[in-house]
Amino acid sequence: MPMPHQVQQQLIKRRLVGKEGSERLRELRSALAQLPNYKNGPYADLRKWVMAEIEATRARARVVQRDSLSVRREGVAQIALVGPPNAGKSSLLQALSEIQIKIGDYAFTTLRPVPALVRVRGVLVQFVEIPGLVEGAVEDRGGGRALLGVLRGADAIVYCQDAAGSPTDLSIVRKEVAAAGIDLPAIIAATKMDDADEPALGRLAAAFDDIEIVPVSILDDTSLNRLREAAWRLLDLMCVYLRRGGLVDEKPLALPAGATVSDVARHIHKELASSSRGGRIWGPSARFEGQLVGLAHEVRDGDVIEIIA
Ligand SMILES: Nc1nc2c(ncn2[C@@H]2O[C@H](COP(=O)(O)OP(=O)(O)O)[C@@H](O)[C@H]2O)c(=O)[nH]1
Ligand SMILES: [Mg+2]
Repeated sequence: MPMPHQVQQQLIKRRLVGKEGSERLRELRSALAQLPNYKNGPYADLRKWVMAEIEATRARARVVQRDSLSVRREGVAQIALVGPPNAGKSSLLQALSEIQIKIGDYAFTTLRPVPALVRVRGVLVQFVEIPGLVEGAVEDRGGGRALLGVLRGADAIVYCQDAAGSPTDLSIVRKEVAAAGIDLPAIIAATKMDDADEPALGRLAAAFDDIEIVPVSILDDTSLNRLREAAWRLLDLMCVYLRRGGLVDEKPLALPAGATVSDVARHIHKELASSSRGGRIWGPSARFEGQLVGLAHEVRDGDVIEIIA
């Protein structure tokens, strides 16, 4: 008779059959959430195996991407900007990041994916504009297949739609994405809000009642920040802060939901994860400030962690 943890590993493996990319990551994350959180023993090993699978799947997604239209992955995650021509994707990319991108006043200005790094909560996230996804993209119209290939490797989608425009424009694009079997966490950015009114936004909300809509204008910094935050929430990542020698790092560490003190230690140094006994925690996951916790302790967004060597 196989042991329960072996049965569980088999079950997880079965769930992973034929799954790659975001689909596989979703399965792995849900498996991780269901595992008991023991410090040692077979379940701790199983946990480690799932975390390693997550890393390996991410790494593969990066390689697959290089083979297609080659967007080199940077930052802790990749979010695609997708929408009809003139929806304001390039403008948004430029406003969200601090880089200079050439922007045209006419359709199909950009024909290749354009990446840029955006700072959210102190960490860098890569946003990529996917241009020219037209009707028939799945049948490779407009070079659609390669563009969809890039999209497939992303972690989340921000659909862009002119708030005052016709929702049909975005419906067409979403249909192509769905037909390609791409199902990523997504929101809609209702763009050019400075040029639209509330009724226009209402029409958009009525047309897309299955998905969160975030109104935005490149002229309104508050709206841009709201969009950054909404996009971040799609990622299922959290930020923790390392404390070393009594000082807290200014730069956070971004980790997948469900990460433990052991995962934090591994980020600092591979060997630390095996030699450490645990850490001290300040913040949301601590019962009291400076609580001593073991390696299996699950950290939470906003925690400050000192690893004990
Ligand atoms: N008023 C206004 N115009 C915008 C805004 N964002 C983009 N635009 C304009 O919309 C047009 C299309 O923008 P662009 O970024 O090239 O769209 P893309 O084809 O989706 O990349 C350009 O003329 C932009 O200046 C906005 O927030 N407010
Ligand atoms: Mg553009």
